[in-house]
Amino acid sequence: MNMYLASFARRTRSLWGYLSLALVAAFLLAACGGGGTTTTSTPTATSPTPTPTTVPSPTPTPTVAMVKIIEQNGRYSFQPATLNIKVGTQVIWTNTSDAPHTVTSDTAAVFGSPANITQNQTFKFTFTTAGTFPYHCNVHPYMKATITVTS
Ligand SMILES: [Cu+2]
Repeated sequence: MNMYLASFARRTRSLWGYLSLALVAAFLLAACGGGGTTTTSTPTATSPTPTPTTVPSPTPTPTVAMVKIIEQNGRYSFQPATLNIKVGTQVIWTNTSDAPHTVTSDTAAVFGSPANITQNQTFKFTFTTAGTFPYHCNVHPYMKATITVTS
């Protein structure tokens, strides 16, 4: 009998624990401005609306650097042949010549135009890591240039 009582008491105590926990949770929810519309006793001024002031969007408008592919005295070249940019800069190559070219990183698969860039077409690539990036044209292997990216 005593054992029964004891276990009953223990169970009721834990029940009270659960109830108080639920009460605390309800209070916290109410305090956080839940959907409680009818409760008028809540303090009015505090409206905790977490409005993030700064949207985490790094470089919303990337700086752009232009490289032209030109023909001069029958030879094609990237202009400028050496370009210094900051990390996050987008480089746009424009083919102003009448021949097709590629922009192909010397180190395979770092960057490169997926196909030939024909006349007046562009290829864009944004450099997100610092380093020195030499590249060339697959159609004219003598066409060489380098982009240096600093942080
Ligand atoms: Cu070329």
